[in-house]
Amino acid sequence: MVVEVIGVRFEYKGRVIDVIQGDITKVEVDAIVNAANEGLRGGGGVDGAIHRAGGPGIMEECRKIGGCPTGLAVITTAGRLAAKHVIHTVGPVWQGGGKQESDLLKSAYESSLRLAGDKKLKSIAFPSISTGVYGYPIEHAARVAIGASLDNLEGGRSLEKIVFVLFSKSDYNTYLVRMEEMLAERS
Ligand code: AR6
Repeated sequence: MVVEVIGVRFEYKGRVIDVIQGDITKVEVDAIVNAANEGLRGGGGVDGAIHRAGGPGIMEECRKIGGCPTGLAVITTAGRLAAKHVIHTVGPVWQGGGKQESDLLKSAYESSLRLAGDKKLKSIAFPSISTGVYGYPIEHAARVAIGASLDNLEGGRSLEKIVFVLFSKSDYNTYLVRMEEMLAERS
């Protein structure tokens, strides 16, 4: 069966950035990132989807790890998922912008990318962290996500491909606009 993926491929510093619309649990990369909570307890949104699709082994590992502060990341295996690992990171709850939300969101992306580099992973896929239940405005969150990713690719560690997986068409379109803008700013 041929599965059609809606997406656009960008190149930066000889590395690939794919922006796609779809379900992150289906993406075949070395690690997918989960938008988790500090207790790593599972929940709704992308967190629920990852645990459902990956099976109970992921939650067992999360229980052993015990938790993860906002802005940091931890790694587990990926159970039945196509990916090899799940990197669980915790984005901030949006409180209007005055509570260091952008620094914490940037840190969540950077921590995930650092962990991928430490493990010598070649590909990673991100959902749009904090922009669901946690309420972070997508236009601002996209800039943070893309900025942290471009910075990481400039650093030239192991990653060869970063994929942004957006669930809704409108989030996907927002990312495409931001991506074009930010690549133009850096060219
Ligand atoms: N693939 C890709 N993106 C998805 C998927 C999927 N299968 N499912 C949802 N999204 P959210 P947060 C999108 O709420 O805001 C959980 O309960 C979704 O449309 O999952 O960081 C955790 O346990 C949205 O754009 O994460 C935490 O308690 C984006 O993923 C809390 O929610 C993020 O939405 C974290 O909230």
